[in-house]
Amino acid sequence: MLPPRLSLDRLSRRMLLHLGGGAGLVGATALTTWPGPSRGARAQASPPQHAHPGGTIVMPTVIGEVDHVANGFNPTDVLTDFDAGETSTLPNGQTLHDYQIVAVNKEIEIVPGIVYPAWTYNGRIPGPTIRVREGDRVRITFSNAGTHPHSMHFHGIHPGTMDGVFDPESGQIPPGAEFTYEFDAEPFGLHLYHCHTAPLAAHISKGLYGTFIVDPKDGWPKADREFVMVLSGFDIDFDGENDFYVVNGIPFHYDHSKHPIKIKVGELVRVFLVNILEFDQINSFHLHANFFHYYPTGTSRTPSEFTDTIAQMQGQRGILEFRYKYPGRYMFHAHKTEFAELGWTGVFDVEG
Ligand SMILES: [Cu+2]
Repeated sequence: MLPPRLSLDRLSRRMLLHLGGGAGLVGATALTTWPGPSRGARAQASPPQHAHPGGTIVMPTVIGEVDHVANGFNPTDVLTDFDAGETSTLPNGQTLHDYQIVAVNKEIEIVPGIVYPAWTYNGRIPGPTIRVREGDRVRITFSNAGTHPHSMHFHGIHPGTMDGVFDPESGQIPPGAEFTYEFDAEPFGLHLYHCHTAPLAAHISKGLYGTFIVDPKDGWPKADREFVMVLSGFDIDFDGENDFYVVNGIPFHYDHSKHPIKIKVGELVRVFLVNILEFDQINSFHLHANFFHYYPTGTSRTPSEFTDTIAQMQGQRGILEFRYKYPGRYMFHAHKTEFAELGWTGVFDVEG
């Protein structure tokens, strides 16, 4: 067994291959497709080890649970923990949403026994789901308790001084410093925020990103369920390639054997889907035994497509709406099977 909280700073993927069983990975595919030192080397890997502990493997998964309490967040809660901040009314009648966000280094147990030295907003991956209404005022007091300069760059329409890039005050907040971002929320839709400090790929892949939802002034049509799903990955040996692919921070969390997402037949389900995956060029979402209406960026009430699979490059996002006709257990996952087998998979458990 691996030590319970093993730092991965110096742990190579080759070592993990040898330790794979102890790290809790099961499923022949997870082991045999475990990334080698490079993508070129992977093709020359030794013959597959077809281990099938526990009988038939439906999909690769991991045995056991990560310590959600120590992590400080649970992906089941992240689905629905929409954060309106502290709200008040400004003299001009505008609603103000006040947020306190801290960048902090934090070790996150991403699969049992494997701890990743993350950089986080408020100690969680993804960061808080900021949800406001079109035209509201957003005020974010951002403090940097990390060890590198960081920033918050929001997607949306706002002044350059609030963009978190070039402006000397907002662009690079040094460790120990603070900056207040403030702007009107527009346009309505599904957006995101992330650190924009160089080297950008490192700052994003370490965990500094989150969802920014701007509801239309008159709201969306009523849904029975609303879920946030943030797609990303973890490069645990820092070689510029992902070793795990995730929804809401923890690989395999929503699997059928772990924490499937419970819904009911006929309910209107709305998924706010955001892709911030670093290193790989494209991500995807596929829904089993169903079709969904897709609203790219959430900026129109007219869906662009009625489909079961969509692709998103980094920074793209969109709203999915669907209802299940039949009870059952239905997978949702990247339709890039490598991503699915390395963690980006989940299940809707539909009750009749
Ligand atoms: Cu940063």
